[in-house]
Amino acid sequence: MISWLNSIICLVVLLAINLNAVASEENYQNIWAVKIDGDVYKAKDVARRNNFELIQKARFLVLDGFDNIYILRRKDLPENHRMKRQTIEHDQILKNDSSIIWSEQQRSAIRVKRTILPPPPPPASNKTKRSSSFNDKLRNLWDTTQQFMFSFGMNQNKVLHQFNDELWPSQWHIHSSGFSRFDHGITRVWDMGFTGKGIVVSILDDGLEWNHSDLQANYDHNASYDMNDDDPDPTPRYDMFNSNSHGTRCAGVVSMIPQNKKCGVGAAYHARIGGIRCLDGDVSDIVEANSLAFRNEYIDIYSASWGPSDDGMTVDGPKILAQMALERGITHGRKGRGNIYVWASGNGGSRGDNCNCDGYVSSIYTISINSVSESGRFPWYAEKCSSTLAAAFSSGAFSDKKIATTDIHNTCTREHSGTSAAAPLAAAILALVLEANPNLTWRDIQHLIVCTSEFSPLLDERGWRKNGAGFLFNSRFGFGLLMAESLVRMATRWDPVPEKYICVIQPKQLFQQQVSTNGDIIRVYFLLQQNQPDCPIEFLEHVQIKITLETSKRGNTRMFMFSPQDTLSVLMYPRIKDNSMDGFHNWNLTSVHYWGEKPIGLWRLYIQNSQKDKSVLQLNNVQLILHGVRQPGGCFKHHPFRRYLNEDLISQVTQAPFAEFDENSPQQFDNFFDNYE
Ligand SMILES: *[C@@H]1O[C@H](CO)[C@@H](O)[C@H](O)[C@H]1NC(C)=O
Ligand SMILES: *[C@@H]1O[C@H](CO)[C@@H](O)[C@H](O)[C@H]1NC(C)=O
Ligand SMILES: *[C@@H]1O[C@H](CO)[C@@H](O)[C@H](O)[C@H]1NC(C)=O
Ligand SMILES: *[C@@H]1O[C@H](CO)[C@@H](O)[C@H](O)[C@H]1NC(C)=O
Ligand SMILES: *[C@@H]1O[C@H](CO)[C@@H](O)[C@H](O)[C@H]1NC(C)=O
Ligand SMILES: *[C@@H]1O[C@H](CO)[C@@H](O)[C@H](O)[C@H]1NC(C)=O
Ligand SMILES: [Ca+2]
Ligand SMILES: [Ca+2]
Ligand SMILES: [Ca+2]
Ligand SMILES: [Ca+2]
Repeated sequence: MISWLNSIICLVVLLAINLNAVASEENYQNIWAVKIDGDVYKAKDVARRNNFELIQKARFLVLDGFDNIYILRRKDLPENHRMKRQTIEHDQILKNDSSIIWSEQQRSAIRVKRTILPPPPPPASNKTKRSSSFNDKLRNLWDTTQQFMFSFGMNQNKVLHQFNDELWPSQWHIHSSGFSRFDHGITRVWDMGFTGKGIVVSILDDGLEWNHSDLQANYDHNASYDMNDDDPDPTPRYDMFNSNSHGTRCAGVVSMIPQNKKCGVGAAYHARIGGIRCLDGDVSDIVEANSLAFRNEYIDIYSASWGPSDDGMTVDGPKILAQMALERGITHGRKGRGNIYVWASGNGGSRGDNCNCDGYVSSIYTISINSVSESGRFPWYAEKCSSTLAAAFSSGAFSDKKIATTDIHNTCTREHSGTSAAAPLAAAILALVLEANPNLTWRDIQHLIVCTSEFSPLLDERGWRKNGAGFLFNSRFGFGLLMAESLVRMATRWDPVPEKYICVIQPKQLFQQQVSTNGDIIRVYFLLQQNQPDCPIEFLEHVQIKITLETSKRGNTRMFMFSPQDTLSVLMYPRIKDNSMDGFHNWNLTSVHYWGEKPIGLWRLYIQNSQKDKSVLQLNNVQLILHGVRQPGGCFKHHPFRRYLNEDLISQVTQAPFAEFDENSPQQFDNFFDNYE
C-alpha cells in the first residue's frame, strides 16, 4: 500500500463519515446467524456460554435445509432491539468461540421494488433520432421478410385468440399482431398446447392477494408463505397508499384466469401461482434466504422484481445465507435439476446505475431480464450490464403502453411498469418451456435462452456485437428478445448440456502496475494454455472477474475485457453518482457475452479511471473465473451454433470488433469509450 494513497483515502474517509452520519440508521437486529460445528445441543451450549440464546428453528422454518446454521439472540437485550453497528464486541465474542465457524449479525437491508419510477427524462435528442431513422430501413426489411414468409405459409399457425376478459385488448405484450416483429410468440405456444400446466411459479414480493377473483383458482397455498409475519398467508398488508400492490401485480402477469370477464389473461394461465411475502418488513439475510429456499423441491420458478437501491451509488448483493439459498436452489431444487430464479435487472438507468453492481442480477444462478418497450426500445429507466441474459416487454416512454394485470382490492390495472413487469413475464414464458420439457436443468434454461433470443426485433438500439461463437449480444438486452415459440420448440428436442466445470485463473504475472492515478490504465492478463490439465473447458458459459479494488471514487471506475477471440465485454461502466470510497471487495463481475467461445489464449482486462485528474485506484486482488463445458450440449452441437430469424441483418447491425485495439494509447481508450455503446 502506498502511503500517500493511504492518506488521501483517510482524508476523504473522514469527510465521508461526516456526510454519512446523518444517514446512518439503527439497522442491525438482535439476531445473529451462526454456523456451528455441531448439532442443536452443541448450539444451545455455545449460546449459553456466550450469554446468547438459541431461537428455535421452527420460527425460521426453512433454514432446516441448511446444515448446522442456527439463529442466536443476545439475552441482555430485548428481542426487537435495534442497534447501529456498535456491537462489534458481541460479534467478537461469537467469533472468539472456537465452535462457531462464522457468524453474521442480521441487518435490515434496503430492498427496492422495481416498479416505482422517477419521472422520465426530456425528449430524445437528435442523436437518438438519427439512429432510429437509420434503422427504419432495417425495420422495413424485417417486416417485408415476415410478410414474405407468411405468404409462403411459413407463419400461418396464428389463431385469432379472443378472450372476454376486460383487459385482454390491452395485453399487447401477449398478442402483438402476427406481422409485428415485436412479439414474444406466446399465443403460438398456447396453440401448441402449452399453458403452464403442472408448473409452479412463486412471486417473492410484498404479498399476494390470493383471493383475487382473477387469481384464486390458480393460487397454490403450498407455494406460498409470509416471511414477514411468519404465517402461511401471504395476503398483503393494506394501507391507504396501496403500497403493497406490487406482488399481486407481478402474479397476474403470470397466471390471471382466462375467459372469466375479469382483468386479463396470464401468459402461463394454467401455471399455479404462489406468493412469498418478504419485502414488507425487515429484509434481513435470513428472510431472503428463507424466501429463496422456500419449498424448493416443490416450486419450479421464483420471480423476483426487487433488489438493492437503484440510486446509481450502491453495490450490494446476496449475503452469506442468501448466497447459500441460491446455491441450494440450483443443486437441490426441482429434484436436482435446479430452480429457475428470474430476476428484474433494475430501474436505475436514469441515475446511471449499472446492473453489475446488483449482486442478485449478476449472480450466475439468476436469469436477469431487462425491459423492452412496446416500440422495441431500451426504456429510459433500464440499466446496461454484461450479466443481463435477455429482454421481455414492459413500459417505456410516456407514449408506450404499460402492462395490464391484477391489482389489490380485487381490481385490475393497466399501469404495471418497469423491469418489475418484465421479470414475471419471462417467468411465465419459462413456465411454458418447463411444461414442454420438465427435464430441463437451470443451465439448460440459460442455454436455451442464449440459443433462441433474437436481436432483430430490437435493432432500433445500437450496441449489437457478435461474439467468437456467433452469438449476438448487447449490454442492454443480453442476447435479445425472449422468443417463447422458439424456446418451446427447441426445448422439446434438446440435448441436455453436460456437466459443468469451473476454472479459476490467476493473473499471468504480478500486475505490472497496480495503482493508477492520472487515468492510467491498469492492465491484467490471464493466460489459459492449450491442454491445461486443470481446466478442461471447451465452450464457455458465464465468465467472471472477481476483484478487490480500492478507489477514491468508485463511480469513476470502468472495467472491460477482451477474450482470446477479441470479444469485448464492458464489465463496469462509470456511474457518475457513485462517490463511494468503499471500492469493490471480492466482487464478482459477471459477463454472459463470451457464451460458447473457446477460452484458450490470452484474456486482457483493463481498469481505468474515467476522470483523469482526481481519482486514485489500486488493484488488490483479481481472478478470472470461467464456467463452461468440455463436451458440446444444447445448440453447441449444431454448426453453426445458431441461426437467426434474420441472418441478413447481422452484418448491418453489428459493430466492428476491436482486434486492432491499441492498449498503449490512452487517447484511443477515450475515443473508444466515447463511441462505445
Ligand atoms: C477474544 O479472544 C482474545 C484472545 O483470546 C481476547 O484477548 C479477547 O478479549 C476476546 N474478545 C472478547 C470480546 O471476548
Ligand atoms: C436538432 O437538429 C435540428 C436541425 O438539425 C436543430 O435545429 C436542433 O437545434 C437540434 N436539437 C437538439 C436538441 O440538438
Ligand atoms: C379477500 O379477503 C379479504 C380479507 O381476508 C376480504 O376483505 C376480501 O373481500 C376478499 N376478497 C374477495 C374477492 O373475496
Ligand atoms: C398441498 O399440500 C397438501 C398436503 O401437503 C396436499 O394435500 C395438496 O394437494 C397440495 N396442494 C396442491 C395444490 O398441490
Ligand atoms: C424426460 O425424462 C424422462 C426420463 O428420463 C423421459 O422419459 C422423457 O422422455 C423426457 N422428456 C422430454 C420432453 O425430454
Ligand atoms: C463469486 O463467484 C464465485 C464463482 O462463481 C462463487 O464461488 C462465489 O460464491 C461468488 N461470490 C458471490 C458473493 O456471489
Ligand atoms: Ca400473513
Ligand atoms: Ca381473467
Ligand atoms: Ca440497479
Ligand atoms: Ca444473473
